[in-house]
Amino acid sequence: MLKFVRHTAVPIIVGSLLSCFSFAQDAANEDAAPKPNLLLITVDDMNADSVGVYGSKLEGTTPNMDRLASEGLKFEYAHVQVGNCYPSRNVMWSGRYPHNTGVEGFYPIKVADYPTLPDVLQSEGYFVGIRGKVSHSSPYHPYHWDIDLTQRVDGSQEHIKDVESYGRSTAQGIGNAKEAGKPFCLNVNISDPHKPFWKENDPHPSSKVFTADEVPVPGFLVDDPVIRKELAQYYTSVRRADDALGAILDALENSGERENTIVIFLSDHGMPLPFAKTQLYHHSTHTPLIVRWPGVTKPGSIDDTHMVSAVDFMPTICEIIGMEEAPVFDGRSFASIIKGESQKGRDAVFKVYNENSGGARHPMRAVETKDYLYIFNPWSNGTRKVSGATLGTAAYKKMKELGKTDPKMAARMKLFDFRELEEFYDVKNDPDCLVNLADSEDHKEQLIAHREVMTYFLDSTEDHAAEAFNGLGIQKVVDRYMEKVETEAAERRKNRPKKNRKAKPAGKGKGKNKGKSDDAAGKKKAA
Ligand SMILES: [Ca+2]
Repeated sequence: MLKFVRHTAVPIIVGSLLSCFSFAQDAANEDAAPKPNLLLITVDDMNADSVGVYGSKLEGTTPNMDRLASEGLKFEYAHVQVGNCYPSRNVMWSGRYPHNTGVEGFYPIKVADYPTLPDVLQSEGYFVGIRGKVSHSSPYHPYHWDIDLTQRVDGSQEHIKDVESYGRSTAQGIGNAKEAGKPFCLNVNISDPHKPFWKENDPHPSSKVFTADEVPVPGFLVDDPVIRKELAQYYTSVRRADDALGAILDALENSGERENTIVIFLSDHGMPLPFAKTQLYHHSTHTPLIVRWPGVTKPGSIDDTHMVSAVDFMPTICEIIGMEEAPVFDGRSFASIIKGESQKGRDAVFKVYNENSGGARHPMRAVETKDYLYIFNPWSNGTRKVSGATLGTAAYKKMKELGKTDPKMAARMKLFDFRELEEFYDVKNDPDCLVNLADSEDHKEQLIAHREVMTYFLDSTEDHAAEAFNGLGIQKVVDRYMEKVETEAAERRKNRPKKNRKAKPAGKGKGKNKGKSDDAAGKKKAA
């Protein structure tokens, strides 16, 4: 029997900056209607601004994502909570912040006393399947999904970079649900553009190959031939992710279930390059969220009013399937926004990061509003150095090398490696987060307002990082917090299965996991 633990849902008022969050939920009233199917599609490690309709500066990156947006509703201000995979996906499918799932890094927990996507949907009569990222999408593994579609009918495994396989998995899952006489909820997780990127003579082609000289260079990186080459591989992988989305949507179309299926599409976090993945910057969490609900969402509509985030998915799903007594989540349903209504209190999202796949703790907390981003880095003490999946990239190495002779780049990389206790960015004008305004006299009022929102989120969601934040300005309090969470992380690393314990923090390896996804690593963990 599941225990539904109550957590406080979000809200606050901070002067004139943020309007009042409303707890009001729209009453679900779909009793008589047949249950809609759900097709929840993610891509892995993709920036929102790599997508055509999200302002990509490169033509032709995402024709299928663009088409989906033209048929549905595009959220302009959507974020995931976490800048890396395993904890980010656990937020999506539990409706809880990492400190309330227990899954703060790349490790399973033994017991989850809260419901997740399969629990909730199965209890409502759904057939629930998953393809890819299986071990990353639930509190422990194996979890009771009705089917793991990564495995073909003959027992062999689909390749994570095989575009057509995503269509096959989708068709198989829909077929399985029909055989079971149930509506389906399929979570199909495309591996691209997660590393390894597409490469020349790749056995898994992309329908369009981008060249180094044509790709745009994100403002948080630097224009350099080596970095352009890596970006060309990234963008070609984005296109291959888009190909896979096309295969999935074709499979849905061919199944005859399109009209009764709600499609939700997003990326699990930003691109696997410095200042994006494993961070809480704007591009680390800004996600291209598209919802297509035939007969409900207006084709080609855009929501540029409300801020929504991954923690809101589960309550939203519960409402749109007409669940009468939904569990209590940390997040809050935005079903009424999908239906074209407006909601109050959608002015801020709370973002959380704790550790990388190697178990190195670098806790960060952030509050992002439409105008500003406030980041609190309790790990930053001037000597503790960052870890993360992007340290092995050509971009990181090149920027470090350039820093040897370029003082501006040296300062930029010093920030990356060591950070500051507080960062504050004008994301409206500086979405690449290049100018830290934490010490700006002109932004003091806004900074204080965002600190207050941070206090609210930390307290109301019972975040252990509140202890450190309350000690802001008292280094020994922050140090005590860091010592505690680092000790816990070290203990977990010690107790990992032997194979895993050897794994270096991501980005430090020399191609050891080449060709394998996060999920492949996760499977080894569970084995
Ligand atoms: Ca990911």
